[in-house]
Amino acid sequence: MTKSKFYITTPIYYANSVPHIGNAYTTIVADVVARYKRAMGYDVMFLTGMDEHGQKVQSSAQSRGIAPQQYVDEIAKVWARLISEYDITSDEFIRTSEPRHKRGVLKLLERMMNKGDVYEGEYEGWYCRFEENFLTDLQVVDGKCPDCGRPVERSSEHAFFFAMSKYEKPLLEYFDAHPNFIRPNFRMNEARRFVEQGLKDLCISRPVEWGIHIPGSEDYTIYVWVDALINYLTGIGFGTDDEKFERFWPCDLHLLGKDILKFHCILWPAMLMSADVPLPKSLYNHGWLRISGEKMSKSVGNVVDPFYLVDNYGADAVRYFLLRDVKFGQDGNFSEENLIVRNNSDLANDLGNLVHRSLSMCIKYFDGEIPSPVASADDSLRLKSEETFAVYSRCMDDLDFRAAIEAVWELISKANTYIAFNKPWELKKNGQIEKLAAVLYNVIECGRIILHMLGPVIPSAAGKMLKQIGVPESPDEKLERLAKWGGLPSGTKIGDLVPAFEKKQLEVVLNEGKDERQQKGVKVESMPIITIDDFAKVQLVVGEVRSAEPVPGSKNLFKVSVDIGSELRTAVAGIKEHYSPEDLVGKKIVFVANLAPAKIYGVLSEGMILAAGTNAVSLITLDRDLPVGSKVR
Ligand code: ME8
Repeated sequence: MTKSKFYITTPIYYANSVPHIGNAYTTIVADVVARYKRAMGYDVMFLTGMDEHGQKVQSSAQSRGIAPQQYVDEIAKVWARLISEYDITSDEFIRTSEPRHKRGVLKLLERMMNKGDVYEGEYEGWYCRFEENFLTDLQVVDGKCPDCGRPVERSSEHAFFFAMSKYEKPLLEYFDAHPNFIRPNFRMNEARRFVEQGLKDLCISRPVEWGIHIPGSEDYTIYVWVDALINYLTGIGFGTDDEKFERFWPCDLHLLGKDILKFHCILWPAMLMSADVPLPKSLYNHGWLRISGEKMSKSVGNVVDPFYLVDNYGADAVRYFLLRDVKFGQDGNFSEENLIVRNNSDLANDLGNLVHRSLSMCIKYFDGEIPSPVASADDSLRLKSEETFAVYSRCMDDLDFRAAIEAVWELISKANTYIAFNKPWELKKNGQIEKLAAVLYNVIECGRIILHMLGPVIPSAAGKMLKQIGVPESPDEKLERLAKWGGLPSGTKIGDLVPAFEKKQLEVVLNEGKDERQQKGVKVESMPIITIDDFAKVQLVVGEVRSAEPVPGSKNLFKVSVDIGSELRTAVAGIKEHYSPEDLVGKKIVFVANLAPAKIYGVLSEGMILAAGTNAVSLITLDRDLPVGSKVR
């Protein structure tokens, strides 16, 4: 019998910087679903990739003096490392600079053109070169782009448009007829409201060099979003491998963050309708990982490095924490402390101890062979396992990972209580060997089922512990069968016992000289270690404040203009509650001159002013007068 197919995707991530834990989050969730579906017997296609075209990538490459292709090739290596270190089992990795992608994009565009949905016209308005966005008078703020703060240009361009307005009604009808098309439910309402306000035709060409050229046009490339969305087709062979494409399309589940809902839930289905390609079955818009309540993002500068986490805690602990602590669909807070608590209490204590204790007793009392449960009249663990699997699979199908894991943890807790209640050591002492055999069999069998259910979430540890129980790898067995009670044969020889989890503390071993701080029990803040070479990369210079004004909409931010000798820089500084503009103007401060620019509250910050303290704040100033631009070492 041929397997049913299941096709799942993540967004393709921008190639203009390296991944952060937010991007890793969507990819980890997709991997958990892909592993679960494979375990349930599906033929899974899991696609992820990189969005490599556009002005931002072109500019980043230019500023490094390399070609865009070389630039994206380097970033692609970092993504490959992320995939490997987090045990991501993606089947395809699509990059929009690949020829196979270009072929598919042109094929889809041709279909849209043949439908009469792409037309040429004149665009008249404002254009932000950096964001590649056309803007209306209302959007432009003081002649600047509201997103990046850079000056906009008046543009009167020959351009190509997609007749998106034509799809307003068909989209609303489709939403009504397919209530699960956009999930969670409240996101469907958001998309519907947006369409109901009226759709405008979309300009789909840009005067940018690094991209896919519009056929017959030397000067224009296809708007990056139109280019990028088509990855979901080209990644499975649209335009290059019909058989594969026919096998997997339509997509069963597009996973994405809520930030890109409009592109995916409106533009994408409209493009597909235009090209007469069936629509995906479901799009799930998840929430944001936040840090202290703020969205984690590159522009806020509070991103968490996924490589730091995996190096310190291992892939399983991070995967477990993200799936267990964040209710999928909603925003969730990221905290390293909570990650450690989950690792220590859930994984090392509850799960690790259950498996380790039961197997140690099996070695001690039965020579390391799974005993025979002849005397088992007690089927409480069997019943609870069956009930748990039903809840677990229902929640996994609903993408409610937290509830699925909680159900498994109830079973773990029940198994731990079962050991405490039945006291195997006393059964041994009293010579009740048959009962001892039954109790141990029940606990180990229950552990085996637990580990099969946790396989998609903590694949490496679950695999290691199943091996200890003596379970042979059986990828062709369906999870439903593996989770059936009684699957563990008596007489199975258990493997070597090695703890699968390590307890962690929120402290880092700094270096040999500093170890004594920890030996004294001093808790030190968790921080990545840098070398003197790392530090030398930071260019600190003396700057003089020329002006300071509040950033509209923010409580504590000033937009500060700083003279650093060679030029005037703008920096956004969180010091408004501590200084007045008069205090600041004329002050000589220490300035980080080579920080990547970041947009904060719509203002482009091009460096950082150094200050100490959190409640009481003091700027770092000079105790001798030095010229602006002097190096700080
Ligand atoms: O938008 N919390 O790429 P991108 C949770 N190239 N998820 C987060 C997150 C956070 N704080 N930050 C990012 C793009 N993400 C386009 C997509 S698809 C055709 C083109 C995740 O690199 C989330 O999935 O900005 C979000 O939608 C995605 O990364 C944005 O990645």
